[in-house]
Amino acid sequence: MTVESTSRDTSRSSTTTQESTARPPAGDATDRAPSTTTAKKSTTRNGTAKNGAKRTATKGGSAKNAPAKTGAAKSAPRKTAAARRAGTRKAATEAPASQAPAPEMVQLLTPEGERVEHPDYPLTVSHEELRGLYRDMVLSRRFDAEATALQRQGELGLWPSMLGQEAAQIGSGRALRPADYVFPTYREHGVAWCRGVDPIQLLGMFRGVNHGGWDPNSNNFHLYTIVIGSQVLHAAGYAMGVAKDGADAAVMAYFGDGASSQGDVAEAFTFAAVYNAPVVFFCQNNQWAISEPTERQTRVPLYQRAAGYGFPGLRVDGNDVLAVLATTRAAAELVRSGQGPTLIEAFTYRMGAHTTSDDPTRYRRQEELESWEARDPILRLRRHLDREGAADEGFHAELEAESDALARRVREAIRTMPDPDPMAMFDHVYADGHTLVDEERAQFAGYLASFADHEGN
Ligand SMILES: Cc1ncc(C[n+]2csc(CCOP(=O)(O)OP(=O)(O)O)c2C)c(N)n1
Ligand SMILES: [Mg+2]
Repeated sequence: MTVESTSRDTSRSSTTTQESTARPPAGDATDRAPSTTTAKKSTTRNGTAKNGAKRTATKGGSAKNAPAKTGAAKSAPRKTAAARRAGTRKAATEAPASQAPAPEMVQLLTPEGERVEHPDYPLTVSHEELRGLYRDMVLSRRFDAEATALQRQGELGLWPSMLGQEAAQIGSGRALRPADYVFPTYREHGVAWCRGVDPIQLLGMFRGVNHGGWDPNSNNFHLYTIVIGSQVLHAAGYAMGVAKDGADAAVMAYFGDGASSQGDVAEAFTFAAVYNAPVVFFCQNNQWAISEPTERQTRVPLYQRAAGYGFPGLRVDGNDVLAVLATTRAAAELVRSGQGPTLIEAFTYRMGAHTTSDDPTRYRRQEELESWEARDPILRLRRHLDREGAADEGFHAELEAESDALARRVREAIRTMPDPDPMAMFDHVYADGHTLVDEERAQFAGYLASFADHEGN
C-alpha cells in the first residue's frame, strides 16, 4: 500500500517511475466544471467495490513481481517487468471505474479566481475575510518554506512540507470553533496556525528536542502523529466521549490518501458511524503517499468510502479555500447537531517532497507537478482578490513585511532553541512514577556522571 522507508523508496523507484510515467496526470477531475452534487447524494454513489477488489488483487500481484533494483531500465529483466506492468495498466484501464464519469467536486473558486456558486454551499465572505484567508495562506507557506530551508541547513532533522495544501488546511482550520478538537497528522502546519499554535512550537519535534512541544489542550490541537492513521482512531474515540458528554463540539480527524488504507481508519469509520460520533473525517488527498499514487490505495474515489459505513461523504476542490471553508463549516455543523460523522475528501496536491528525505523526481512527472502549479491555491485566491479589488498594494506590502518578520523570528528561535535536559526523558513515561523507570533514571544519571566534563545536567 505505502512505502515506509527512504531506502525502500529508492529500491522501488525504477518501478514507480515507469508506472507514474504511464498514469494520467493525477487530478484531471479538477479541470471539470464545479459540481452540483450534495453530500447526501454522494453517499449513494458507489457500486464498483466488487470489481475494485478484484482489480486491486491483480495490481498487488504485479507490484510484488516488480524488480527491486534501480537503474534496470536497460536490462532484459526490466523489459519483462515493464511488459508485465503495461499489462496491469491495460487491465486497470478497461475496468469500469476508469470509465466512470469524473467524480463530483464542490468548487466555489475557479483556478482563474472566478467566484462560482454551489446550491448546497452558499457562502458570503467579506473582503476582510478574504484578506484574512489570504494572509493565513501566505504566512503559513512562508513558515513552511523557512522550515524547509532550516532543515537544509542542518537545524532540523526532517521537515514534511505542506506546500500546495494551504487552501485545504486554512479553509478547514478557519471553519472550526475554539471548542472543536483537532487530531492532525505531521503535515498540518496550516491548521496549527489557525488553532493559534505558535509555529515555533511545531519545530521542536523535528529538531529532536522534544516529543511534541505544545499542550494539546491549550488550543484543542492534538500532538502531531507520525504513525499513519492512528490519530483517526483517537479522534473517533474522543468524539464518542464528546457525544457522551453532550458537548457542542466537532472533532476533526486529518489524514492522508495513504492513511485511508490503514486498518485504524476503517475501524474509526465503523466506530464513529455506529456510535454517531461527532467527527469530521478530513482526508487530504494530495495524490501521493510518499512514492505511491492514490490509485494504489483505492479503486473508488475516496469520499465514496463513507457510503459503505453509512455516513455522508463529499469531495471538495482542496485548492479552493472558499469551497473548503464552506464544506467544512457545513460538515462541522452536521456532526455537532448529533447526526453522526461525515467524510470530506479535499482533492489537492503535495507540491513539494514527501519530506526533506524524499526526492519526488524519482517517481513523479514534471508535467504533473506543473499541471497542479497552475492551480496553486494561493495564486487562485490572489486572482480572486484582484478581480474583486479586495486588497490594495498597501495590504500586499504589509503582508510581505509580516512574512519576512515571521521568517526572521523562526530562524532566530530555532538557533536559540535549548537542547533538552537528558534526564527529562524519564519525566512523563508514567503519570505517577514507576519503579523500573526510577531504576533506569538512576542508572542513566550514573552514566552521565561518569563523564569527566559532566556538569550535572
Ligand atoms: C503505520 C505506519 N506505516 C508506515 C509509515 C511510513 N510512512 C510515513 S508517511 C507515509 C505515507 C503517508 O501518506 P498519506 O497518508 O497520503 O499522507 P501524506 O504524507 O501524503 O500527507 C508512510 C507510509 C508510518 N509512519 N506509519
Ligand atoms: Mg498523501
